[in-house]
Amino acid sequence: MANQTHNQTRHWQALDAAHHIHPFSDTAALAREGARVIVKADGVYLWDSDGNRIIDAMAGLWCVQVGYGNRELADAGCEALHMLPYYNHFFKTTNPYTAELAAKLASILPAGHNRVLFANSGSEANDSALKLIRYYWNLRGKPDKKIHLSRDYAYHGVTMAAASLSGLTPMHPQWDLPLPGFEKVPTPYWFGAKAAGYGDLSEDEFGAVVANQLEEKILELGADYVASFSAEPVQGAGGVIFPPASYWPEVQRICAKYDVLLHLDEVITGFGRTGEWFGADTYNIAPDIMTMAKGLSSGYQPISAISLGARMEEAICNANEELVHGYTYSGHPVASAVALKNLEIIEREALIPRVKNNIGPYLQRRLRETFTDHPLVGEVRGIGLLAAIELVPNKPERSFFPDPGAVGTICRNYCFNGGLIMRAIRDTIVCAPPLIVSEAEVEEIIAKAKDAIDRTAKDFGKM
Ligand code: PXG
Repeated sequence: MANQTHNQTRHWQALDAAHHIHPFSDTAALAREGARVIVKADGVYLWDSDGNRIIDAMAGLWCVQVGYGNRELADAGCEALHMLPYYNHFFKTTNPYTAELAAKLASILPAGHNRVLFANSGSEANDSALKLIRYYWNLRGKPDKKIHLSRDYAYHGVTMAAASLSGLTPMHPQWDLPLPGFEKVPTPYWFGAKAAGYGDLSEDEFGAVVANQLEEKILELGADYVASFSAEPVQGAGGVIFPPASYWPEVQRICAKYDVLLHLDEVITGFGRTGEWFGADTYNIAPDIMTMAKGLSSGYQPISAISLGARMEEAICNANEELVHGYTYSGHPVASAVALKNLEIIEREALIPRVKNNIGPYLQRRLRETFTDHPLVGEVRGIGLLAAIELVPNKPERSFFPDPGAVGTICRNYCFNGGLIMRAIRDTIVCAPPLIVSEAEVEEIIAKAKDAIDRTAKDFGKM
């Protein structure tokens, strides 16, 4: 039996190695090593084809809010597949699932966000958002406002425009990006501030300094040329970077002062991750346009959305001309049905208050109790069910290892081998479990992470 499973695994690995190109992977190296074959999932657990159980502290790619194996979601998708497996919205047509989903979103989105467009991924949503921002300024008679500002370490996706908007520099050279018209400003990464030469500022001082750098950039480029500022409320894939309290109020003041549209990318922070529906609620941000994906359907179907705040809705929805944009699958009925049911479950099960008041604080407390004084750990930070552990050589100095990512990768591998999925971003270990994670499962995550971090510390002579 064991041999049979082994042969099955080898078979799928061989097919994959011969014919499949993986995202963000070295194709030849992965083909030599062989990919892990994931065959099923339930709750917060995954199983591979050799029968190993793995606890998924990343909710897939920060998206499986209601956990795996939710029968109600599967049934909602199945019912829609039977009833209306496909139809589009191009020919003056709609469908019940998409119409109801749009209305449901309008009821939970930040004030003034009353209308949505649909797309299929976070990248597409951000690409669409940039087009809508350009269109808005054209409609307003300010066609020179075309520069898109975003931040260092930002991750906004991989289309030509979304990758240009992203501030993770390794995303650019293979594709000759960024495109012209994309400019970056610093991000309020307080833990890295000393190493980056800002001196020993308090978090709030630093937040204000970095916000001020946005203003300087706008003045340098000329406000008449700046269309938008895009940002995640909390930076996710860039390292789980939380803004100091001083940051967002300043940024909003600056955007308003120079008439720069504020685009919030809620692809990770949306749908309960920070203990409110959106990061906009947690940080009291009033965006002009917002993009969301991932947790919208708990990842069960590919679907994303772009919502318009009052002034963009007013201009774009009353333009009295055709909006020349949309995808074959915009507002796909099956994806819409699954997203609608997903929002119903999140609400009915009170998952968001649970993240805010119970399981979120529990995870945060246990992470701090376990790791704050660990010899390899510089900082534990987090909010809701989003957290990061910085692995550093010297805690008081807040300095980094000389070869960024090396220590993180070793620790990440110890996690994987111990049956735990956590991501390493440079030397930061991050975690974003499904919103349904239990206290016992949090304990399992903590115990496995401690084992991995202890082993890493020993490898580097820190224990
Ligand atoms: N915005 C944000 C904030 C994201 O985190 C996207 C946009 C793009 O979404 P799509 O659906 O086009 O992938 C993302 C995606 C990682 C990882 O390893 C993170 C993402 C995607 C893949 C890997 O942390 N975030």
